[in-house]
Amino acid sequence: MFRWMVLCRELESACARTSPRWFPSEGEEATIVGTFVGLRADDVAAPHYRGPLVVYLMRGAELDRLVGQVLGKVNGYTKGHAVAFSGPVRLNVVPWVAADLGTSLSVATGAALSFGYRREGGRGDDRVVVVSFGDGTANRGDFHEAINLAAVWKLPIVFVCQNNRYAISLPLSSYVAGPSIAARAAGYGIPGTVVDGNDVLAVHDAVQKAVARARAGEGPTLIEAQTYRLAGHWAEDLASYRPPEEVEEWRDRDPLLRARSALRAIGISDEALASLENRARQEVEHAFARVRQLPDVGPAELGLDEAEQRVGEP
Ligand SMILES: Cc1ncc(C[n+]2csc(CCOP(=O)(O)OP(=O)(O)O)c2C)c(N)n1
Ligand SMILES: [Mg+2]
Repeated sequence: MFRWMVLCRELESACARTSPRWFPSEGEEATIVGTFVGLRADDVAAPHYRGPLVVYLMRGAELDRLVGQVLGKVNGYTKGHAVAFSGPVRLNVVPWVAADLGTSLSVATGAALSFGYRREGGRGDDRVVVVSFGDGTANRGDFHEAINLAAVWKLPIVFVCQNNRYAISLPLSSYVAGPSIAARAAGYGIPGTVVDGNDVLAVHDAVQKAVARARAGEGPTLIEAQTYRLAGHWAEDLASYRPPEEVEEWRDRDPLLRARSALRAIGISDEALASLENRARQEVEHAFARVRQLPDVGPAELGLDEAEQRVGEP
């Protein structure tokens, strides 16, 4: 899990340096990795747009092809047809095809509905879906519709709110009045839990318990992983709307620092940790260097040639 978290930090930092519109996931790695590590290959993962590349990697995607998407190269899985943080559907990851927040909650719930039908139809299907979404997204109607139906129909799905305390420039208190987002679970008649989203083991434990419950046919769970967006909304956002002390406070709780000290406490040496971190950095640097040499996506990959022929037609 530490390796995935480090890889997530390195890869996402490289993406943020490359694209001013990248959504940086710095500080949210424990929530991202803890939520999606350990699922079965045939389970469905529907990650939030902040940090999905590592989820693709965990499920077997090739680093160079993901980097190719970010750089707009021909080797990318999406070949310029979709946003860079999508990937191959065959890995059972719900791709980001809409910029409309909340739609992935409905698509993920639809996947869980299909697993439910198969189970009832005697096909012994015990697959589950895990979907993560932002705290701002939790205020969309899609959230209510998806969770309500999942609860009524006891669908095999786990809802994980990746609560980073901001929706672009708005702080959490300006759009959530209740004690927590997880507290809403009571209204749907399902279990709701708040976990420390910067503690990878706590997140993983909570999600795995909910996955076991969903797999046993007992229905959905709402988990709120409380974390913090250390960078801006986009890479180019300086986030000057929030107090520097607040950011500093959360920097001290950086999930990577915490995972490192947990590993040190069980006897892993600083050298071993540093070498793992160096390897991850090099892996990402080398991938970017290799992929930069490849041709850019052009009209042929985008399927524009035919359309161009038609433009001049009377
Ligand atoms: C339906 C809809 N409303 C607004 C937006 C614009 N928008 C894009 S990202 C974002 C913030 C979402 O915040 P949150 O769900 O907390 O995710 P985070 O960016 O914090 O990870 C907003 C409002 C959108 N894409 N879709
Ligand atoms: Mg947020």
